[in-house]
Amino acid sequence: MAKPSRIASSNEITASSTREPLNQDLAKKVRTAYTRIEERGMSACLFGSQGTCCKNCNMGPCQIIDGVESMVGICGATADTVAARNFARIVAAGTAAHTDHAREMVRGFIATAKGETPHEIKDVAKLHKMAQLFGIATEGRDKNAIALELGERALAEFGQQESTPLTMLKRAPQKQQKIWKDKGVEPRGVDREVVETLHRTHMGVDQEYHNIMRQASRCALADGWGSSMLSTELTDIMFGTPVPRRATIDLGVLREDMVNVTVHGHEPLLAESLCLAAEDEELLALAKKVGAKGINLAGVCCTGNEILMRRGIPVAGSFIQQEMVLATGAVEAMVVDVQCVMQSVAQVVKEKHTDIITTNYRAMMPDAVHIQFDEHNSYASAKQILTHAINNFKKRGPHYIPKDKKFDVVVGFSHETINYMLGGRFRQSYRPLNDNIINGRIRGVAAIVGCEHYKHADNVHEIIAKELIKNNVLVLATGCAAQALGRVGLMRPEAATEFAGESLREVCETVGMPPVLHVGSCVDNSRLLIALTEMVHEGGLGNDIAELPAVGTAPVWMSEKAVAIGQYFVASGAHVIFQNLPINGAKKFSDYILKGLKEEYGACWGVASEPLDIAKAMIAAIEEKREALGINKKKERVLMDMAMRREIEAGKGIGGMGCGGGKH
Ligand code: XCC
Ligand code: SF4
Repeated sequence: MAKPSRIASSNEITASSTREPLNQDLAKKVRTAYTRIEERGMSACLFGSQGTCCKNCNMGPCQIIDGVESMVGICGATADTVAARNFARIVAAGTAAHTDHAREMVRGFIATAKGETPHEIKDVAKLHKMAQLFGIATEGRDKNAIALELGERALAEFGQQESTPLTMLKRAPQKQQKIWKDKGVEPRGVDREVVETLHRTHMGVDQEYHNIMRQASRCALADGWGSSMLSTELTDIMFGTPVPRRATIDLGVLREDMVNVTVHGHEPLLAESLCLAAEDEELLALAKKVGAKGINLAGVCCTGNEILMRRGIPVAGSFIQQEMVLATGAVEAMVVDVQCVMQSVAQVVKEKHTDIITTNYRAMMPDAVHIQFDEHNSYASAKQILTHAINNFKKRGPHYIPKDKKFDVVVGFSHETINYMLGGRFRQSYRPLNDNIINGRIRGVAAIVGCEHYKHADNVHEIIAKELIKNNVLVLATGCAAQALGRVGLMRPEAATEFAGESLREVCETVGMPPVLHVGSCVDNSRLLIALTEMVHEGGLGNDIAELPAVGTAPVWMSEKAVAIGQYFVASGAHVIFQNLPINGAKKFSDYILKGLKEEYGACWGVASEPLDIAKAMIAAIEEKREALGINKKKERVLMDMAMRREIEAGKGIGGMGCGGGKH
């Protein structure tokens, strides 16, 4: 059985750099998550954390002890059933969150295609690619007409009632598709999978943990290959597919002389509209009038990642920094939409001039100001929100901006960019990446994704990433994990020289890329699915995702979304390691999650409590795949003669632009 997760001691937490700004007198006056943890202690309910507390009906709540006859549920439900039901419900909630986000993006996409928003269809190449997938004609058609048809088709996939699998599944490697078909886990309509999961985990329905998990996989796949992927692709088409760019992150991006507006949450439609309106002449004049030089937009959490990736807008903070951003007293307004927004933010600003502005009817909060964002009127909505913020500027009181907390990052590594960076302008492909993996320069790829967590020390991601790159594993990061890695300097190209193993360093230096690539927000984990698929299609690394030397972790997950993501990776053949999972109280179920799933999908979950152990388990998983592929044999070092050099110079040779060079 997996060891329980290691929780950071409060000393470690106090020492954390994230918390440092709180030592300011000003910030000491606010209560934060750290205060609450100190007051309540670190412990959590044992049954809850082991997955064996059931409150699915009013005969309970029942606390189940595995193997004790008198301690099954009143209805007779066993520990395995209860843990599986709880796990599936986490997946369903996570999927629902990504799905509702995706639906809003598709609706915004349709409105854009109709010319009803200030946005436009930017990435026409991607539009055509997606249209082709959906069987939509493109020849001689106006981009908006294509986009409208695509948007409507995409929207229909959410509510699809027939048993036809989701269109995006066709993008997966053939072998993956076959596994899903054979197992009966091809998702149908996205909403249907969420509903069915909730139904099947209701009292007295599905009481067989394998069967419950089959539905959980189906639901998760509907998230990864369905709603999240739709969201990422349509958002890219509308706002542009990210390309590498320099930017800055952390609290120091707040400006003394400007109106600071932070955008927190997830849906880029709101943030993109704010970006446009922040350059509005009328608003800039108003800002001048109140004595500000302009409007400084900065992101928080995944909304931050979205506008960081596409526009290079700075990020003020990640999940665990949301209260700190406000504790500075330098923010005129924090505009929030959905997900990962803590209710405490409105309390942190109680004595301050800052307004928390909620913008989505789904997500209201006591003591916040509500200005409903309307995608059909998004520019006007954005202007209204920013006007509100500007009017707060003059009321700014004592404040503190930690100016030294500002770090350079290079971001924007969409899967298309990785293609381009490694493949070069003339031969964009994953060939060089695959070649570098086959020749061992890059041992494999590892995804570090997901949240941060107040109960864990905040260098968990850093420890894992440094160990991975030291061992020549290329790291791809998303979500708040990506921001945590950016804050410790791992997203600068120089980090390759400083921290990467010799062969990874060489690859990064030649291409000019960091050893840790920022791939985007949490819904952008779907980019990783595509990247993995491309690696399979490129050839030489097996026939499905399960054969690739690739592995993922969301070490300090907090949100239910992270478990949905983990499950769709596992069901897609990618091994995933977390620091803890609510499965410990159910022996058979936990064995199934940690081992059994592998027989079905070629991948399973893993749990390791120490960050270094997570990294080592990831490296071991990669090496195991290399061994199975037969690419682990030591290569002879070839001394090159002139003819070979000429061949390489002529571009026929090794590794494509940049990644080749003499040392095979
Ligand atoms: Fe961050 Fe995405 Fe996690 Fe929320 S969930 S804490 S990664 S903002 Ni995506
Ligand atoms: Fe208890 Fe069963 Fe009701 Fe759950 S469903 S609360 S185990 S009686």
